[in-house]
Amino acid sequence: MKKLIDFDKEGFKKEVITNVKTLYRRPIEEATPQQVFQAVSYAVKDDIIDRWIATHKEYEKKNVKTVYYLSMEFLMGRALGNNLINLTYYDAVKEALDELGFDLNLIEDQEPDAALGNGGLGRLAACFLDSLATLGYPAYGCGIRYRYGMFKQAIKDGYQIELPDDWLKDGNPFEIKRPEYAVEVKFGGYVRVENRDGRNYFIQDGYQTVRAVPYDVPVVGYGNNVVNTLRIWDAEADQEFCLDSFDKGEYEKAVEQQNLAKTIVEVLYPNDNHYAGKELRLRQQYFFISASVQRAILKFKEKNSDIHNLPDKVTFQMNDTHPTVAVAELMRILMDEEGLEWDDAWDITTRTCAYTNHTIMAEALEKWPIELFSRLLPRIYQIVEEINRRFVLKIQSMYPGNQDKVKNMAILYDGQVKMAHLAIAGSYSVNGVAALHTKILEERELKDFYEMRPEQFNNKTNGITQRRFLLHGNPLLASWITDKIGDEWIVKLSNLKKLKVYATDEKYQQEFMNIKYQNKIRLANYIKEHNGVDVDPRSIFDVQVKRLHEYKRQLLNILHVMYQYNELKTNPSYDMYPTTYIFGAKASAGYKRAKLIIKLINSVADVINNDASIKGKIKVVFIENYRVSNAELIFAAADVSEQISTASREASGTGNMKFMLNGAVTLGTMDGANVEIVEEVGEENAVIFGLRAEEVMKYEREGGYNPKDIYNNDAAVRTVLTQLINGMYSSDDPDRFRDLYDSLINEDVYFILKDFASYVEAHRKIDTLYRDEKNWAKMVMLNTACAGKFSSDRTIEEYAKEIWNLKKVKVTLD
Ligand code: C3B
Repeated sequence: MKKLIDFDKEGFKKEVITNVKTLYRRPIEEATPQQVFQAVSYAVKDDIIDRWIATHKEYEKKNVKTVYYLSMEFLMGRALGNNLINLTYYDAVKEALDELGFDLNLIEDQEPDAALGNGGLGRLAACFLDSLATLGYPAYGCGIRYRYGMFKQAIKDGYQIELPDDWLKDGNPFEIKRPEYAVEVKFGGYVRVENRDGRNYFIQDGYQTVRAVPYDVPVVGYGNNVVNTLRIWDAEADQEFCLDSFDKGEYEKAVEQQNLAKTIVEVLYPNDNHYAGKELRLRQQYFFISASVQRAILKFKEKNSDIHNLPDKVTFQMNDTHPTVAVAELMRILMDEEGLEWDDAWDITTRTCAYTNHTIMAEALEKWPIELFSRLLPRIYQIVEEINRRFVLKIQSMYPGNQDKVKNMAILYDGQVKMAHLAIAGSYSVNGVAALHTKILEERELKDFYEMRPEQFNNKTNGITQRRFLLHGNPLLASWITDKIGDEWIVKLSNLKKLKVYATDEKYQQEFMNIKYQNKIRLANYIKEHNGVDVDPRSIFDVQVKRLHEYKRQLLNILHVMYQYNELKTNPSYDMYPTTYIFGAKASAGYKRAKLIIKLINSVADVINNDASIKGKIKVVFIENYRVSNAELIFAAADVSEQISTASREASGTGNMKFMLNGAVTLGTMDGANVEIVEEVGEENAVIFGLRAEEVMKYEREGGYNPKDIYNNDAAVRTVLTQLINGMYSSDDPDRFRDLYDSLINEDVYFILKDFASYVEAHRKIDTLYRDEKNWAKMVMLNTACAGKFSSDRTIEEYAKEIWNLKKVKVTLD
């Protein structure tokens, strides 16, 4: 790896030794690995700080436009390794630590994942921050410093158990508390009108207050001295108010505020693509939005005198509907605090806010009951009412007499506040996250909005950062690539296409496949250590890792494994290449059917892995506690990438891109970004099956299909389904999986049986392809070579040019 930033090895070693001493009163020889991790991180932070300061000086000097990426989730994973990679001295630090007698890999393993997110949406936000810093764009990530992040998953008797993620228990060496930037956030009470100088002011009274205190986490750009900020907000009780209350004997109120503050940031809601409608969740949303928007305005005013210029200096990018209360909060600040009139404030707001849609799943759309919304946020609700009133007038003037339009587009309807509609009304840009997804938004989900203002809509196909998911996660492949084409791919992933010429050369094929094999051994060791299961690195590693959701169809995958097992047991001529089916998935704590699918996977694993008669032809492994840090090992080791969602349901997917980059073949439906993956790599280098999105949507328009027809006509399907209820995988309780059986037979909302035969066929094809070693090597190498488009650097360049209008900044250290 090219060293872009100087590194003083001896100085670094000294600093680590000193840090251990001052932090723990210990000589380095007696330090625990956790203590060494802390000491190393503080030494690295020292190097980051100067760049962090220099970056912000430059931003201030240039009075740059800044994007505020507002997100309830940032799934950052571990920081140390990534920071070292982006400081370009990972290898040098590895060497320094070797000399001190420590293994950097083991030191990295001491760090808990910062799991302030659920899955794709949160990880996308983290990849975006990495790209923003690397490209030199002024940006803040704004979120919540959850006391407990995504739960830790343990598997007990095959069932998922959720354990609290106490990620801050040893402290977070990289964060910095910034009490000087604290702001107040108000909840509840009522609004009264006060007339001053002939103008009505709306004043919230009788409210509860929480102090929002930011913690800043550095986001290091690759080799460019740029350090941006992830600002996550903690909640504290308002001390002054509390003292005041104690004086007046309002002890209860003081305690109440203490509790309010504590509970707001207590825990991340573990729902992915699902809205639960809890009051505390709305509190979390308003809490971090109010704090972030207030702070952004204060910062703007330090350098700019006219608030009308806000859109020239600030964009609020709203990551899904979760932060869209920002539209009303900005209106409130502009009117109530800056004294603007409605039209003026609305003009500024709608040129400052932009919205990204991440899902068409109906159950994920946030719709707050008006009763709850107006009680918790009385002033904000008033503003939403007025936004809605004016928006409905506009609809009526464009479509006179068309009640359907009002019904479909109003922000307030049926006693609910529709957050997506608020977002669209208040934004200058609405984007989807893959070409197919954006098309579905325009043509179906948001058709009326698209017709009203087509120029507002645009697509930004997701991406991933190659710095974490190749350079850090797959060092063997990374250095092989650098050997062949130089290291510019680290910041310009489209360079990978230069690898195409190697894909047909036998010598390079062998090198590439040998690296894959080494990575499979690494994963096999992890599985042995964590699951106690032996897997053969020579078998096909067929992997599905992602959140557990019915639409992602892990059930289809395991049903196929059951089918294959039946073939092996009953059909003497059945020939299959040994395959290891690897799963990793967390289910939301309250999602019963998803948890039952986890139990099924583990039950099938138990039976198959212990059946000596099949000679290890199939192994099934469920990797516990799938998260960013073990994901890096998994992507590097995969042969086959399972991307099998019901077509039209997966907005984009980003795991699919990580597998491709690391040289795996996609086995998938034409859904989300799979469509674009196939476009890049060519149909012959992926295996596609199943209904297309239009077909799925046509069935849905026409009331579904009848799964019983398939049950009646396909004996293999019938056998597999029967095994769900005959105790084959649940001898102690034959009815355990009946819910899954019933759901498939009666509705099959996700077209699992409909796609089953085609999926079996696709697996046969993988089997055949894998046996042809040379062609397989060519396929996987072309997948890596064609992954350039899926860098989040490309995605961020598009956002920066087409939505944010940002300028790049160069940072030098004096
Ligand atoms: C996810 C979608 O399910 C993925 O298809 C997509 O790639 C990512 O967002 C990023 O755009 N998503 C999520 O993780 N959580 C939601 N609440 C909604 C969408």
